[in-house]
Amino acid sequence: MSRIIVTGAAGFIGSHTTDRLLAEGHDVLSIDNLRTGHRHNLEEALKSPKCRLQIADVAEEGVLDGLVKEFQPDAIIHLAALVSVQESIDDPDLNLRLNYIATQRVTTAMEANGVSRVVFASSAAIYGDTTDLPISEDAPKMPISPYGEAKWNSEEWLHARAAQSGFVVRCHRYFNVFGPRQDPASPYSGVISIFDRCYLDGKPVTIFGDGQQTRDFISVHDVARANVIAAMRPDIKSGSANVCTGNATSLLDIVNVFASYYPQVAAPSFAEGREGDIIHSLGCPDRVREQLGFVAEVPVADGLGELIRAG
Ligand code: UD2
Repeated sequence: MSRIIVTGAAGFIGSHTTDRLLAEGHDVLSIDNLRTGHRHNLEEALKSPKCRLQIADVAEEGVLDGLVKEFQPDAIIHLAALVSVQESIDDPDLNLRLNYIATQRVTTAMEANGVSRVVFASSAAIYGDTTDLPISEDAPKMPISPYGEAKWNSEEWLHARAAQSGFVVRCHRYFNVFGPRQDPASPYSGVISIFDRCYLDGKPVTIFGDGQQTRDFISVHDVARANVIAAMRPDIKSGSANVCTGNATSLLDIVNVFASYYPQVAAPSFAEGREGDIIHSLGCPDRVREQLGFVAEVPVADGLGELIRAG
């Protein structure tokens, strides 16, 4: 049994990661400032005596240090972030604080307290608009948003500190994660969460472009599993890897699954493609398989079915 701190634990990926840690019998200190996370995401988790929620801002100096000193975790899974790319463009200073300075707070707290392992939520956004598919980890890092820039800078910071201090760091470059608890609040939220909300409300979805654009959609359950593997297995060394499926799914494929569950909802409408939208994105899953022994297991249609049945 291990003791794990999860930052951003009340968020989409954080809450599923917390659930998985608890299912495996670990003690979890969940930290979240509830800026975009929700307490109700941890409703089940908080029924466990092995889970505690601390409402705190990890970007604030000294906050994490105190919590780490008190809890003495074996590993930190650092998922707290400003998650909206659009918001990072609108408020670059806040992005810098939440997506980069917070990473520095994590390493400071680790070094002061001898924590030996950290898992970091990076993103496919670090690659920018590359058209060389599938995207391997060695592809050029050319982020096109403050969000992608801060994720890439955080990776570099973490690896530099790890080399100095001797802790193990795993950076997970998530592709398009989907599943229950993803917030559909903004037009820039993940497309599957937006479509799910529309179908649930009986409203037709809007497809930007012709719907033939593809993404590497990965279930949040697979992502949570990858996080836990990276945090728990002592034989796994430092590195950065894509967390993806290696499968391309088009928006039309996604809509077809929704339509099969909601035959009464009107057909999608089509609007002009979004400015700056990429047509295809696909990750190469080889490295994460080699380094973590991780292979995504949830087919997109199954993950969508679960989401739709959850209502
Ligand atoms: C992700 C980021 C985005 C930007 C981009 C860079 C998320 C949620 N989005 O966008 O901010 O960093 O990567 O590559 O992480 N779509 C519709 N109808 C809708 C909503 C979306 O057709 O109501 C389309 C959208 O135009 C795009 C596709 O669905 O072609 C996927 O959109 P997304 O925002 O879920 O993901 P992505 O990879 O484009």
